[in-house]
Amino acid sequence: MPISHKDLWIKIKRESKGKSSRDEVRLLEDYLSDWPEYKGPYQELRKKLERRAAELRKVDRVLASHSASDDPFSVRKRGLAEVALVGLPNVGKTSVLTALTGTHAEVADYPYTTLTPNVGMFSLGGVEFEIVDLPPFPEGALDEVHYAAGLKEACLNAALLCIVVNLEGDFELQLDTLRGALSDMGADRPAVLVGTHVDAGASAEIERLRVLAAGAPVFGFPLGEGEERAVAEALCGLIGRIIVDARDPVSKEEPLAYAVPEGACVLDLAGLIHKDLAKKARRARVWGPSSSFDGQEVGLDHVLSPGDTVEILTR
Ligand SMILES: Nc1nc2c(ncn2[C@@H]2O[C@H](COP(=O)(O)OP(=O)(O)OP(=O)(O)O)[C@@H](O)[C@H]2O)c(=O)[nH]1
Ligand SMILES: [Mg+2]
Repeated sequence: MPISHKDLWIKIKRESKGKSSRDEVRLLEDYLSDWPEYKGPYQELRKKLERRAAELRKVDRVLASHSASDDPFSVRKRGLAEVALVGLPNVGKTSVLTALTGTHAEVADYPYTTLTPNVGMFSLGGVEFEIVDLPPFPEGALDEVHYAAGLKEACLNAALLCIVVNLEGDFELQLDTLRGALSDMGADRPAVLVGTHVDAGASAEIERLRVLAAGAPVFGFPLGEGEERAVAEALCGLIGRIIVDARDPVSKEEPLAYAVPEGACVLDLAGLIHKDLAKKARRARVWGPSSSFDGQEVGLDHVLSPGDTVEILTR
């Protein structure tokens, strides 16, 4: 039985998760070179992959035109914002990176496994954050580790932080140590908090972490089914964006998530999807919190709410 075009697409998407643009192009080229001859949806998927590969080649050319750096702590910015994973040794930072991005990096049950940053993209449709998994903050003085300067630079470079604590340990102390070190660096950035080991009987501690979080969004790790969306929403909230879903009114394919600025209207969303769509858009249909009823027709100046699903109409 040949694989269906839908399963093939899911397989390709899964394999491209966390890959650099160059590696993703290679993967797409491999698939395209051996493409099934069936007509219809297979050939539409082929066109979609060809378009994606062409876009990625463009991205790769732009990246290559920037001078390459030998400094492993210098990370090129991609996506909506760069999020640094910070925490004491062995708390689960790299495990969080792998879970969110699919990037392969060494996870091991001893401290200082990570000594230079691992980078991956956390993607939810059109919503993308760059996640930088950093070496641990030491439990003692920061200048005792040889990478102290690089760690500081990486924290200052990040727009957001994901503070990781192990809920099985003294997480109040972990949090104090980290907040102290970050503030000494001048790197108090907006943050989400992740408490690991909820699967090892530490789930009740999450409520206590919420109290210590002082309003910052809190997640237990491992994440629950579909909780990546909530993480993406929380990160968007920290940069003044909301997530809405856009669906093609003709194909009715699975909607794709987009991060629009808070207060954005239908026209802003159209422009984010494609500049041509912003020119052609006439009105929209909306399902969700900002609509009075499912499928309500609205104008281009209709203000969107988080969780809306929108079909933009060009006639
Ligand atoms: N049961 C359980 N184990 C976890 C969890 N998070 C991490 N671990 C385990 O804890 C150990 C350390 O995980 P890492 O992700 O390497 O921790 P790290 O913070 O990146 O470690 P360093 O890079 O050395 O600072 C590994 O054995 C992981 O499998 C969790 O939520 N639950
Ligand atoms: Mg690590």
